[in-house]
Amino acid sequence: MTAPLTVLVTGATSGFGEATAERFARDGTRLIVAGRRADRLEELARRLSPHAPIHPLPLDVRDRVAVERALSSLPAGFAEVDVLVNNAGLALGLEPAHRASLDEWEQMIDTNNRGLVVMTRILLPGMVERGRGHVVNVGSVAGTYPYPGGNVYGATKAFVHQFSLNLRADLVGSGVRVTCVEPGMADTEFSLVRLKDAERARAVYQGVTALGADDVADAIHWAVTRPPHVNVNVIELMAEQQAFSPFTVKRRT
Ligand code: NDP
Ligand code: 8X3
Repeated sequence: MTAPLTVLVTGATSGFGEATAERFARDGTRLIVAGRRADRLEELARRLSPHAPIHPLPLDVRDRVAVERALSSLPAGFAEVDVLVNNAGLALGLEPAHRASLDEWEQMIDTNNRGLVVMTRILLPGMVERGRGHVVNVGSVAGTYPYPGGNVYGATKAFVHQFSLNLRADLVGSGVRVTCVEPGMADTEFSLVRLKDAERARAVYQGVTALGADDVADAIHWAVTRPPHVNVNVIELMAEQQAFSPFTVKRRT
């Protein structure tokens, strides 16, 4: 893209979203940072405002009415979003399907899928009208490779992958690009949210140099900063110390 960008990042209060905002701020890019924790958004805006114009937008992506209201009342200068980074999301629990919490399953679907779809559908018409734009969806390796306890979380990320490809099919030739970034284990607040236990969350990353939030922010920034004729469809990245499991066979004894 040539003209200055306006980038909206959901889930900017922590992890990948915060690092992505920081990465784009280094270019002086105009930023809208969204998430539920307004205090963290204000703090981020204070920190990044010397480098880039920034607008904090407290919202819960699950609340369609609130999202519609927030996006329709963006201040002048921020109203035309060029890049939407659909990053807000979470995993809850690691229980097998028959013991998992249905409330937690619904929260993951509402956040990772319904929220992402709502954000996209509201901002897409403006991008198509202007003939330029980019939707970056944050998927996960969990959407491709199953693991025990990944059940609904992995399924929500498979949705993100396929929704991204189907968006490409609809938007081809419109000037609006779509990328799905699919990281493996990364050391953010992700495991604390998932396990609700600081010690267990820390143990997830013990003995492993996991991806950092900056690694994922770099991948997002790289996809967005390719020339306009290049669409990066999917980026899958993992820590060197992580790979896939073999098939499991439970033998009768
Ligand atoms: P963090 O927990 O550090 O960040 C998650 C972000 O999502 C927070 O800013 C949180 O903000 C926001 N969020 C959660 N629910 C909502 C909601 N209802 N409305 C608005 N914002 C919400 O985790 P990560 O940075 O690691 O995760 C970011 C994305 O990356 C997620 O989609 C996750 O599934 C995915 N991912 C993470 C991996 C990892 O290993 N860390 C690997 C692969 C993918 P707030 O609570 O303030 O609303
Ligand atoms: C997060 C990566 O492997 O913990 O999406 O599911 S993993």
